[in-house]
Amino acid sequence: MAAQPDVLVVGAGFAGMYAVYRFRKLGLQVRVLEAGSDVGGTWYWNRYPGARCDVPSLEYSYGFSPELEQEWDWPEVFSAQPDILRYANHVADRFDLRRDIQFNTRVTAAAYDDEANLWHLETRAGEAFSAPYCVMATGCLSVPIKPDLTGAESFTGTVLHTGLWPKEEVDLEGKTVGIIGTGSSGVQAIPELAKLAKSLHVFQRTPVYTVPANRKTMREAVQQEFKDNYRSIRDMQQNNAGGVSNFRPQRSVKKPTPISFRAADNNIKPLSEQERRARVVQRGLGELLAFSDVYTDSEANEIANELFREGVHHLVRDSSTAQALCPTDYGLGCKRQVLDRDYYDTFNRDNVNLVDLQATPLETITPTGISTDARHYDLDVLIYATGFDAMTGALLKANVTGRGGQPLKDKWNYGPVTYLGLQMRGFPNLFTVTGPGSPSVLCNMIIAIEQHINWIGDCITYLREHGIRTIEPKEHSESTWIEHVNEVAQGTMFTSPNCNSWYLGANIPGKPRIFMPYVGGYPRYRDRCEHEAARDYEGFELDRSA
Ligand code: N01
Repeated sequence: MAAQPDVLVVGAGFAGMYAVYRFRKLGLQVRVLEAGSDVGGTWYWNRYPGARCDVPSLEYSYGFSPELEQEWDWPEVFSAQPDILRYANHVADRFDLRRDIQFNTRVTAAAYDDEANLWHLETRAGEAFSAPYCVMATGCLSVPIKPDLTGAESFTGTVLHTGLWPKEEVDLEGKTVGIIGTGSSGVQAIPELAKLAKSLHVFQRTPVYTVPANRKTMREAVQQEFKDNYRSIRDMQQNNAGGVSNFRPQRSVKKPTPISFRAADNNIKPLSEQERRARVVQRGLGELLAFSDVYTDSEANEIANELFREGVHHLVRDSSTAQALCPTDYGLGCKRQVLDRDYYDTFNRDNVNLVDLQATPLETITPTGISTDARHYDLDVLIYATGFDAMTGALLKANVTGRGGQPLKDKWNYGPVTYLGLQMRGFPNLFTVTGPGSPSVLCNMIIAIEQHINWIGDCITYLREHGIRTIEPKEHSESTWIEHVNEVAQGTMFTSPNCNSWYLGANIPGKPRIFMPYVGGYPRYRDRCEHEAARDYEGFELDRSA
């Protein structure tokens, strides 16, 4: 039997991988349990055609190793999934991470044993693991969901989910494909599926605001400039609300902005109708995202929404399809911004058909396809791009129980309660990486992950050096933090009454409506974490009875 590790980590995505590296450096024995057959997390599971990252790769990459930064080359500015997975594999090989990771191991229960002061983990295969500390590196968007649709089990064709895409190539040639869902995953997949399939039916319940992604290949000189400046870029990331440096290499600086634009306010409201339209015409729909007031002022928001809809009508030839693609009942900035490659133009193809489920609701899945109240659609392949049980899903699915056998799902009955998205009272020595109440999905995830793992590693070291038996948040710290998380989200488009996003848990029937990530900005959040560590974790209860 293998020796008991100091720390058990659940998940070998970018967080679990870095945990192995960092905890080893701190002299801790670490064991990672991973459900997949290899490293990469999100980028291991989301292999659907068109999957790519919406943060530039030179920023969405580990900063812990200057050597790694120098030796790795990215082929594109915003990487496709295969390149990010290649990077994850390279990191695993280079730092020999796999020897501390057990793959094909799904954790089905994690229970705190008060007497022994240990976390006991069970796996689907019936294995048991114990350690004094447990780190849940389970990801924010790692539990794919399918809606409960009548007849779903009866479909006899191929069923796929974008978030659980097979490793083997899926042959769509000559096939009639249906896709349900037009969030980020659907919007990325649809243009690629349209090129592969004989015909594609897009079943849309809610239209999306999507803007063109940057699709530049990487220029050698630009990459080199990043590499030459990486240390200051990493500092810049630490001081940016979203954890991105916004470093502009000299070699990629655009021509100066026309004077009329530069003189304009960064708000949309003060501009004349003509000025607003001119900016969108010249710079595209993405320009609407650059106005600050769009996110905080509902009038400004509606001005931008209207211009957006106007733009969709310019891009899509068939006017009823264009009309159906225009969001009308929520505004820009409410949901995670979607970026696309040729999304609207895809609806100009002869082999693509938009099915507006608001006009013709989906009635049932049949053995051969989908029936709406208007007609039946024969399908060979049905793809769900229906999203995830975000932020809390993976933690709850792992059946975590704390002191006295308290299930986490009971503690979170009315929504997730954490201190700093790092710990929960009643669950001593359990840590969450990018948990609810931390910037997580509103930040460059790799920056958020590195900060969390560093903090957790330092905390465990402190506990061991000071002979402290357990750590968990004080009740007051937890409640005031959650109040603060809610308070800073108020007044933003994220929480406007007509906004229903996975940030709020609104994509899951019955899930408490709480804005889960911390919107106060990464630097402010990081300062708070550092403050705790510098003051001997004063917001936490430390049991020194060991
Ligand atoms: O999921 P979503 P996603 N009938 O929840 C529809 C990250 N990500 O996987 O809005 C019909 O956004 C649902 O419709 P509605 C990123 O953070 C990142 O696309 O509920 N439709 C919606 O259209 C993103 O935000 C990248 O009416 C149904 C869709 O399914 C997050 O993952 C790429 C339905 C779900 O959209 C989630 O994105 C991909 C039903 N019964 C993902 N139920 C990057 O670029 C649900 N839908 C990094």
